[in-house]
Amino acid sequence: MSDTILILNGPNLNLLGLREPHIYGHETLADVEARCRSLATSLGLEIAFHQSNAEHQLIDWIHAYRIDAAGIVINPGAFTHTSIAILDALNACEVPIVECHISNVHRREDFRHHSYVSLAATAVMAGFGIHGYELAVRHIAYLRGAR
Ligand code: CA2
Repeated sequence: MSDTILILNGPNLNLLGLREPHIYGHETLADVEARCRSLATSLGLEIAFHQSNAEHQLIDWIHAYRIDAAGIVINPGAFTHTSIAILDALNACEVPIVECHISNVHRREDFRHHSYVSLAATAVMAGFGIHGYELAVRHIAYLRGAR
């Protein structure tokens, strides 16, 4: 079983900490990566951390890790609400998938209430801020112990 957790971030999340701090906070995606890497190391795991604004790139990363990973943490950004292609890629995975949203999407616009990705997710998180990523890493470590 692989020791690596794939952590994926979708469109516009490269702007984390730089714009809209009232919704997404002040920490950057580099801060999120550092937090997750430090936590994973303490749990005896590794992370592969990526962001892309391109749907096909996210799908290619999912394919690369769909069998050989401890799990996948994905914040698909706005693709959450639109992408059947990402759903199909996740449905082809044999590892646990945690869908992670920084904001509480259910308190926001109606179009953010539906997630295609949730149909493939093992677990779904929303509204924990960037702390949600660390909780997701911990959950995958927990599931790994049970596998
Ligand atoms: O709450 C989340 O994590 C979201 O996945 C973020 C997406 C949004 O479309 C989803 O509905 C909920 C947007 C990511 C954009 O990230 C930005 C961060 C800072 C500044 C601008 C955009």
